Amino acid sequence: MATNPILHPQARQHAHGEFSHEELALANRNCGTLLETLQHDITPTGAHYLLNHFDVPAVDNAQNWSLTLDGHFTEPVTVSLAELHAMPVTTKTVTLECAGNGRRHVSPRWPSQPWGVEAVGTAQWTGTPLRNLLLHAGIRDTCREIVFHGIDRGVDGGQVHNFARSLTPEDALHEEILLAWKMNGIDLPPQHGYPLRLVVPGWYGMASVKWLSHIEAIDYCFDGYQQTKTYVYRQSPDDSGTPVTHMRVKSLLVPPGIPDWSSRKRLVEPGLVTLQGRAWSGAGVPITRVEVGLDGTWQDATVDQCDNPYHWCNWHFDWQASIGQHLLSCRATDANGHTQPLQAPWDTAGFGNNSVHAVEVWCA
Ligand SMILES: Nc1nc2c(c(=O)[nH]1)N[C@H]1C(S)=C(S)[C@@H](COP(=O)(O)O)O[C@H]1N2
Ligand SMILES: [Mo]
Repeated sequence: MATNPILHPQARQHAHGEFSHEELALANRNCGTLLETLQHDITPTGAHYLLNHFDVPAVDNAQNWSLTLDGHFTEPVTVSLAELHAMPVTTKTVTLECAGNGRRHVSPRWPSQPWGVEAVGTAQWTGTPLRNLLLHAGIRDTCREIVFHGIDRGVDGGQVHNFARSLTPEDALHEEILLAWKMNGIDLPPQHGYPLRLVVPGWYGMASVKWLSHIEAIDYCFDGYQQTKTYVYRQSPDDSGTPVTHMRVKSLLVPPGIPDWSSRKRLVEPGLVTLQGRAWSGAGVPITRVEVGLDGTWQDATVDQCDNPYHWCNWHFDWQASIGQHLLSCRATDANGHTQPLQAPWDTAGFGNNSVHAVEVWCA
């Protein structure tokens, strides 16, 4: 009998050149945001980027949904959605970015979801702080990590698994983390985790487990596929690497003017063009500076006041466009003194690429 290629896959290889059929199929499911929606402080719900490893679970009757906390808790508990909804409710504005954002600009690239720069969005998430529930269940001293299990199931690297990620008790008790059931004032859309998801501000998106049904306190380090086989910065396949955690400092530019249909290069008229964009960092570290690159010369942009460090900030810059071809770019610096690099730091799977965003503009 032939070897099952799903359970016994060949090792994936880095790729150059054109995208494969598989990458294009993934890109058609896991869409990025529309860069022009960066003009909105809150991304329109349908334009928020999407990343689903497997199939979107069809949850029709959320009345039957429950969340179980078990393992190393002093009082393991199962709570219904109705019980969660009756807990203290809060809404937080949070910018999420996929750790693989920018992967296609890393060379050679890893065949996976071929993100350009669009895997980022900001939403208002409504739910109850995870911390309350964890404290209520009581984390035992023996607990080393807390695992968040989604109900979505699939295969990667030959391993059949549900999507699951862990946090240390210290990270999990962070007061910003939400068990969320609403996005921008409506029930979570199915593809964003209906009826319940985690939202972990300041981290790359993989930590925000969707379709959350089970929280497990364990007395060892979680070695699930999505924790240790992927979401690790590695310089070579056999490198033990560093886990991917918080978002790196980054900024994007709203492409100015009007687009050419197929190349998406921009056309502007000569004179004043106000450039605008967004900047964010991870771990609640505020943005301190944004610069605009005009054909390679950097000038300071104005960064609007933003009190919530988990929410991207708006920046703008008045540019006098002159006739000809221009390369516009932007780069942000955060309060830790980290500035976006010009070149992507290479990583085997193309994670955490926070190199500068550049847009080609023709002025005529
Ligand atoms: N259960 C589950 N949770 C998940 C995922 C997933 O595939 N399954 N994808 C993760 C990744 S990699 C990202 S970037 C975010 C994307 O969230 P969004 O699709 O709501 O924007 O969800 C995370 N949570
Ligand atoms: Mo992601």
